[in-house]
Amino acid sequence: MGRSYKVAVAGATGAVGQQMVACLEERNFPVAELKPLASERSIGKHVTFKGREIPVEVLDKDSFAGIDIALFSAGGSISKEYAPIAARAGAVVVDNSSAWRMDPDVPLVVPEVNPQDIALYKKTGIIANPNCSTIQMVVVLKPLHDAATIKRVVVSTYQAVSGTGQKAVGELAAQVRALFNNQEVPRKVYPHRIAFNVLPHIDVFLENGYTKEEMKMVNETKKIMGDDSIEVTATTVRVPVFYGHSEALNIETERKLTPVQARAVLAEAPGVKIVDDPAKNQYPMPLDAAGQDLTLVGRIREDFSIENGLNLWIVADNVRKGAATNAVQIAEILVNDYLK
Ligand code: NAP
Ligand code: 12T
Repeated sequence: MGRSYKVAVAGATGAVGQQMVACLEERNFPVAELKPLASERSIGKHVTFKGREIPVEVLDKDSFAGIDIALFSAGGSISKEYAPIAARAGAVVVDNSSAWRMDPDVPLVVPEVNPQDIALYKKTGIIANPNCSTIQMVVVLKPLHDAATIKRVVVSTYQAVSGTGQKAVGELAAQVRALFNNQEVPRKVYPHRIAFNVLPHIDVFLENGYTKEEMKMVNETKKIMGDDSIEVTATTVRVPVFYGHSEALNIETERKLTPVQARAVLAEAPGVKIVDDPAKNQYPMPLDAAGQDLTLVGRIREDFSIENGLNLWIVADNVRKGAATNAVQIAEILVNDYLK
């Protein structure tokens, strides 16, 4: 029996925070004490952990005294301000926002890809969890890169509304209800209706014409894979799906990798499940990816338009592997290898 740990969850009432609490329970993480934190809007709320109702506390600068591990998922500005405060109080922070991901002193970790980078946490006390779309992509790219060296990736995403948070889940549901009842369609979260629509717009637009989400996929991939030579270009798109991000990947490799070889490599890859039987209409879909932790891969086929090209289709649960599960997996490595 190892020791157990005092764990704070900042943003515990949110889409990701609630899943973090559920993952800690599901995976039987050694929690001595759970401290759910949120804004003053959540005063009076509780989270359920192992059958017990734990009151949510308001996050402030004194919240982290005595905490061993702090999982942050309360937005970038909260992370920017409070992650260093938590680290100074002695907690190791696993941060799910984009605030610290590209800081050279902060490791950016997907356990199946670069667990060794966790060691760098000692510098700042902070470990960054990558963007949801990046996480599921690198889980698949890493074994292919090791086998054949990836030169370039062209990715288009089909992202669920849960990536934006709880309000967006409510908005899609409310819009569908309003449309079926001939009522005025509410619209607050996105600049356009999302029900029965597709928006080529995730996060904010940048000067270079890309969205911030697209540039996260470019920059985070290089950092996690530890290889700046991998070229990535992305188009990130919101679709009216509740849970599960899908991605169409076009991959160019230095050495030839046939679909048969790619399938053999992916069959052995941690965190990956091949779902690829076109004759039986079997391919990855959000409805099947939701509620589990593997990245599903299918439609594995050759890109005949270039010498060494592959096309594939991947789907994962963006709130689980894309956020909460990945953070808890990092925390598991922390307690097993560093905080004993
Ligand atoms: P959400 O459903 O809107 O939840 C936001 C959470 O943050 C709630 O618990 C909220 O508490 C809390 N919060 C907001 N402002 C706060 C404040 N001033 N003080 C304390 N707590 C505050 O959003 P979400 O989808 O869970 O996402 C939360 C974070 O995770 C964001 O940083 C987002 O970028 C990141 N995220 C990352 C990924 C990824 O790609 N890995 C995926 C999704 C989200 P109240 O209930 O009290 O308002
Ligand atoms: N805007 O973690 O809207 O950087 O789906 C993740 C998801 C930011 C992030 C989204 C976002 C992040 C979204």
